[in-house]
Parts: sequence; C-alpha cells; structure tokens
Amino acid sequence: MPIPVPSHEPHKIKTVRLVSFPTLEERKRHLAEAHFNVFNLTPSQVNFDMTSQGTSAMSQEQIAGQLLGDEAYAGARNFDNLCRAVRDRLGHTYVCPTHNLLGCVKLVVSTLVPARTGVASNARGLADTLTPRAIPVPSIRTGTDPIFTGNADLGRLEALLESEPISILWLQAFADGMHPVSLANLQAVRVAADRRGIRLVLDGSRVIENAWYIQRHESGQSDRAVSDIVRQIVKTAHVLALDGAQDPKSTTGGILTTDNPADHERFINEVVLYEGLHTYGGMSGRTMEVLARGLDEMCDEAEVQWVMRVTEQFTEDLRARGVPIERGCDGAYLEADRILPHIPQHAAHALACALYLTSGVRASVPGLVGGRHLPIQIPRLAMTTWQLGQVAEAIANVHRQSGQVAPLELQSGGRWNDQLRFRSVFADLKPYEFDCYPFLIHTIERIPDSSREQRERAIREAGYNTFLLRSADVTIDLLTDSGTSAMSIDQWAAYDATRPTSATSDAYRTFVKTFRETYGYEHIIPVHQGRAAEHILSQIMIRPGQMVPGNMYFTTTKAHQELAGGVFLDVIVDQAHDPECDFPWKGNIDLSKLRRVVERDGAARIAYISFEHCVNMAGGQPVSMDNMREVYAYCSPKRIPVFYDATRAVENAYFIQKRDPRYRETHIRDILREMMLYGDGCTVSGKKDFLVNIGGLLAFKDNAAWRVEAEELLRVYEGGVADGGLAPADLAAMARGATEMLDDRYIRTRVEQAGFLASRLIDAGVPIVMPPGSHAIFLDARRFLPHIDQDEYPAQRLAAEIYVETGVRVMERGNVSKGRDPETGRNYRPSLELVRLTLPRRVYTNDHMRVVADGIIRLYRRRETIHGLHFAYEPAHLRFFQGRFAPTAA
Ligand code: P61
Repeated sequence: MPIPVPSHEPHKIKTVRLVSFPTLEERKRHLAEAHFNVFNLTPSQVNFDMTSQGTSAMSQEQIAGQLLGDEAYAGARNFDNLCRAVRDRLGHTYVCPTHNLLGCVKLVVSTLVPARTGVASNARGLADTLTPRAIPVPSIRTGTDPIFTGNADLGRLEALLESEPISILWLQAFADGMHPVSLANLQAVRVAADRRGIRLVLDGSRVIENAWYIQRHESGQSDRAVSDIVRQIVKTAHVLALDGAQDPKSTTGGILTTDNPADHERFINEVVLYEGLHTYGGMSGRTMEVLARGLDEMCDEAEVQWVMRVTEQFTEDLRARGVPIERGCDGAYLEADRILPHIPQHAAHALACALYLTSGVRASVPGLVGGRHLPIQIPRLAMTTWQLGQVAEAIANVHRQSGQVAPLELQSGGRWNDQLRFRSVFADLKPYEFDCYPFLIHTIERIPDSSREQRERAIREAGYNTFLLRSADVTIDLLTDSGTSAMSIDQWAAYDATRPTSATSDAYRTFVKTFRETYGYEHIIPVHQGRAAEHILSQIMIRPGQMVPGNMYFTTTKAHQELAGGVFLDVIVDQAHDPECDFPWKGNIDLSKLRRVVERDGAARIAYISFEHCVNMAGGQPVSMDNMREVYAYCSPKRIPVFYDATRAVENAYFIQKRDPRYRETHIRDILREMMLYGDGCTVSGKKDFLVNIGGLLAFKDNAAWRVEAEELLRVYEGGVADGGLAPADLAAMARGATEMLDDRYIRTRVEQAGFLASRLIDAGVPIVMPPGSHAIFLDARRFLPHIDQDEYPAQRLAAEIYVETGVRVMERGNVSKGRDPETGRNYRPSLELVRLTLPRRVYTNDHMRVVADGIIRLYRRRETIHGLHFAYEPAHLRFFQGRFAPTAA
C-alpha cells in the first residue's frame, strides 16, 4: 500500500517567532549597509530567511530537551540518550559526537585520509572545504539518471580507484541539496569500497529527504516506511556523518557513527584534540538532548510526507511560473545565470539583492565564489504553505522584471561568497507586498490521527459530549479560542525573565503601564481570568434588584450578575437573533430597547450597561463605533456606568477598520483607544485577545473609589493586589501579548481565517450564522438538521458527528447550553441552535481549515442519515459541561 500523504500539517503551532516586515526604504538602507551582499543582513532585517540549516521549527519535546541538558563534562546523560537514539533510529553501534558537520569532516580526514590521498565524492560542496587543505576531491557524480542525479558513476569510480590514491569514498545523501542517490547505487558503491578495503563515508545530513526520494521513485521501495529506508541507507555506509542542524532539526551539533569499533576508537582519540571529550564532542548537554530527540522524531512518516509535499509544491509553483530552477531537497535552487543572462558576473548575488530589495526575502549564496545557483531553502516546518506561495510569487515578481535587475560591481573580493562586497544602484523594480501570517513557526506540537472506529468509540465513551473527549483523541481542536493561543518567543522570553515575588513585581508595573496605554484607563487590576473580574465587578456595582442591560448574555457574566442579585436584560439588536441576517453590526445595543428600560425603571435601577465586544453568543458579532458612542452619550449624563466585556475588543476593532470607511486608515491601536473612551471600565478574559494561556484584568477609567473596593475583594478572593493570583510571569506574558495583539497585520490574518473557513462552507451551501464572526464560525443546526426536533438536540448531535467524521472537536451552543426553565422544567428551545467552530490564535493554518471545511461539507451531504440524542445523564447546572447522551432510534 502506498504511504498516504497528509492533507494538513500533522501538527499544530506551539510557539511563534514574529516576522518583521521592513519597508522598501528600510530595505534599501539595510542592503547598502550590507554592501549588497545579503549574507550580511540579520533576521530582523528580513521577513523570510530562506535557509534550512539550523532554522527548523523544533517539536515541543525538543525545546523541552533544551532544559534537560545535564551539562556534565564527562559522561552526560544526554550523551547516553544520543547513543540510544542513534542505535534505535539509525542502527549504528558507536557514536562520536562533534560540534557540527565540519567537526565530522575534520575527524574523518585526520583519521582515514592519509597525506597525499584524495576523497572521491558526489558532492561539490565537500571540495569547498577540502581543497583549501590541499586534499583533492575528484567528482564521481553522473548526473545521468533522471531522478537520482547524485548517483556515483561506477565506471568512473573504478577508473579513479585504479589511477589515483583515493583513501575514502564520501557520498552525500542529496548531494549539494539537489542530487539524490538511489539505494542501489549506494549499495554498489559500498561493494566497490569493500573490494578496495576503503571506507564508504556517508554524509546523511539530508538522509530523510533522500529516503523519501527512494520511497517515491526507486522500484520496489514504495511500501516501505521512511524510517526503514533510513536505517538501510545508514547501514550501507561504513561511517555516517550527520549535521545536527539539518534533518534532526537541532540548531547545531553533529555525530559520526559506525559499527566498526576500530574506526570509532580512531575518532574518539582524535576528538579530544579538535572537538571536546568523546562524550560531548563540542556540544553542550542541551544540544545533545535536542539532537537525540530530533533523531527520534525525524523519521515520523506523516511529518516527512508533509514536509516533502510542501517542498514539491513550492518547486512546482515556481516551475509553473516559468522560473528556471533546479529541484532541491529542501526547496528550489534558482538558476541565476539563466534568470539574469545580462549579468555575467556574480549573477546569484545580483538576484539575491533584487529579491531582498523587492520583497524582503533573503536567500544567500553559499560556499566558494563561482556557483550559478541561488538556493531558496525552506526552513523545515517553520513556514506555512500560504507564506511559501507568496515567497514563490515574490520570486516570480523578480523573474518577470529580470531585465531591470542591476549588476553588481565588485568592491572587494575573496574566495568565499560571504567575503564579497559590492557597489550597485537600486534598480527600479516593482516591489512585492506580503499579505500572510506575520509569524514563523518556532515549535510544533504533533497532533494525533485516528481511525473512524476509534473516534466512534471515543464519542460513545464521552456520552456524545465533546467536552468529555480527551484531547489525545482530537486531531484539530476547535472547542474554544480560550487559553489555546500559541505564545511568541518574545512572550516566553518575558515570562522566563520575570523575577518572582509575592509583593510588587517589575512585571506588575509593566503590566499596568502597558494596559494604561492600551485602553487609556487609569486603574488596572490583574485577575486570574475573565470570570474573576466579572465576579468582582458584579459585587461592587450591583445592588440586589438592580437591572443589568446588556448585548446578549455570556454564561459566566450573567451568572455573576445574578449572584450579586442583579437581573440581566437583553437589549441587543433584533438582527442578532436571526442567523440568516447579514447586518454588519449584530453586536449593537438597540438604543430604543435601552431607553425603554431606563424610562420604565429609572436610571437608579440600572447597575451598569454590560457591553460585550464581538458578542460571543451571537456568533462573534461586532459593535459599531457609532453604537458605542451613542450608548455612552446616552448613559453618561444619567450616571449609568458603561462596562465593556473587552475580551475580544481587538477583534471588534478590526471589524471597525474593515467595515467602517472612516476608520480604514486608522491603526487598530487607535481604534481600540477610541472604543474604550466610550466606557467607564472593562472586564477582560486575557485568554483570548492577549495571546496567553491564562490571565485577565479588570480596569476602571478614572474612578479611584471602585478601584479601592475592587482591590479589597481581590485580596479576599483572588490573590495579591499586584498579581491577582497569577504568577508575575503570567503578567509579563500578558503585557507582551498586548503589544502583539495590536499589530494590524496579525489581527487581519487572525480574523480573516474565520472568513476563509466560512467562505468554503458557504460555497458548499452549509448553513452558518451570517456574517462570519471574529473568533468562530457558527453552524446553524436548525437548518443543517431540519428533520431533528430541538428537544432531540440537533446541535449536540451535529457536534458529535463532526468529531466522528473529521476528528475535529467543536462546541454545542443551543438547547443543551441554554438549559431548562426552572418553572416548567421544559427546555428553553432558544432561537439559536448552533455549533461553534472556534479558532485558537496562531495555532492552525489554512491547510487545517480546508480539511475542517471539507469534512463538514461531506457531513452536510449525508445529513439525512444523522439522528437525534436524548439525555442519559442530565446535571442540574450548566448541563452542557457534564451531560451524557445516547442516540435516539433512527
Ligand atoms: C469561550 F463554554 N469564553 O468562549 P474566562 N467573557 C467572554 C468570554 O468569551 C469568556 C468569559 C468572559 C470561553 C470559555 C468558556 O460556558 C463557558 O477567562 C466574552 O473563561 O473566565 C469565556 O472568561 C469568561 C466557555 C467559558 C464556555 C464559559 O470558550
């Protein structure tokens, strides 16, 4: 059976690295300062750095390994782990650690290559490092096989071995990044080496990519797992050299492995001279740990298939745009001489400059001067297909205007590309603007795959309630966007750098300063999450019997208002209750409804206005700026306070920027400041907009008395006044998140992901709440399953069926959530019978979304086969969390 190719990433995003997008003016300045050699640019000066060495996204297990380095000088446990990983995954018995691949080369040369002998190789890159040491590196690459262009020419090899003093054969898996080697050829070279009694050394830094080519293209190999082929490749060589910063996705490090104890003995006697001790070889304990974990993971079949699919797609994309390229194992290698025939000198450098100047993409020219390729290498797992598609477009943009690319005049030279300095002019090239996620993937978390049978069992065991599923059984988790965000490395850095205390922390001061600036509110009080702020606010503001008008309820908000003796009154516009109506401001308060309440009961009976941005229960529907202004203008003179639930205020600000022409050019940060001006304070669940996994706040614009009361309750219910029961580190992560959430590019891609998912569903006729909201898509279960009575819980059943069909977890928001009328004991049967597909921030890509949509569309096409549920166990309160169900008979 051929190996399946995943249709989405077999992982989700765990942490991100933000991308800076330098402007054209900045790029010009950076390029001039870099002497027109893009090697001299730093990552903060580029948006996408197209190099695959040491730039991969690690797994969360690898990054955790960084903290498990035991850093012993001798015999570190991390070295034991490394040896175990080599034995398990690669099959070799002995391991000599090195600081990187050049360390391996150095040891091999000093032990196996006597003076005045040469190294026959299929890799030109090896010559770059050995020729300066006066070691000849005759090429044995054929280039004749249409696929395995890295194969050794066996005839030429025999002739060489006859005529020249060749001490070892050095084959590189995927030679020079462009030329894979077949298993058959590798085996034949081994036979030739054995016949002469010399070693076959394999550089297996890209053994995974090479194994994939063997699986795909060598006859009889298609059924074998990559892990199996990798072992065979390794065992075919006498010695394996491996760069930790390539396939094992470490940042550096290397290993030299073998089954031959005598060779190993030679290496470890030499290693002390050049690298370090034989149990660390120039690596820190943590690097050995990361490398060991990388070796354990690098043959993961789904991950390999995904990475190679992405690489192939990128290459095909460029070919389809007519850009002359050579296929690479990790990207596409641009043929600079063909793209710029009018530039005879340093064409690859000129192309690199043009690419950076027009788009901010950096691709640099490696090794010795003279190569004709500009490698565009994809950092493993770090970029999405959306971003790569745009990088391809940026390259095509240069290619289309290649005639205008400026030549470079050599200012100072050298033998190596990194030494060159040029003079040039800024050619008049049309720039390319990126419009994609403004972050790279820093670490990933693998997601489980499951069979339909497994999922059927899991949902039965969970009583058809998605809240009761285990995360380990869920492939794509769209249960909530609450606390599920991927933090950035800057948030992590702030988190780790926090000095803990139970008194006032620096993190608290930064937190207060940041949110004063963000909202324009004077009093900023940290709380552990949203409901804690709601509790305190309700206790301060509500006197028993008072009304709390609001724009649709939220479960926890309403519960706290009622606990304080308040009566919630829904004054949202009528359109919010109609899932088919596409009014753009379905979160608005209906002023005439509000007026009626105030006129009927008097302003003194109103505790405050509970005003939620991007109303969750209405489908993430925004409030217009005009509505906020009008409500405030009406309430303020009457001394009725207006409190925002600003949990998704930034997403609301984006809709104002997008839908209100007066704000099209206004930055999100300024829109948010104006929104908050029309309120007296806010509660926030920080687990949403703030891009953290825990946290929240309560804020008052200027009322110091409320602050005193709130802090009193804080001490009793939550924690210290300067931490609200959070770790100071959590305050630091929130403060940093608050600066990231205001990035216009980020918030656009965040909210538009919901639009992307919605448009695929709409095109297929799937009924959803219109217009699509900020943080979620709501399926209209009434229209999806019109044949199921609401008392047989269509939305609950639909959520369960989505899980079984797709492995995606979603949430019921309908009859089950609303509960029963305590008077009559009957279900409320709310007008909205919905299923929420909620999008965590920075976690899933559009490739995940495509698969989610396809699964739901499949389900929609067989909707008549779906039936209802009845309660098997019904808890008295908030029954949606713990309730269990059984299917009704068909
Ligand atoms: C959610 F099923 N939301 O959307 P806390 N205000 C708003 C929220 O969306 C919110 C809170 C206050 C959740 C989590 C959740 O019945 C449920 O930080 C607009 O969760 O305390 C939370 O903030 C409360 C899901 C909460 C539920 C209650 O998924």
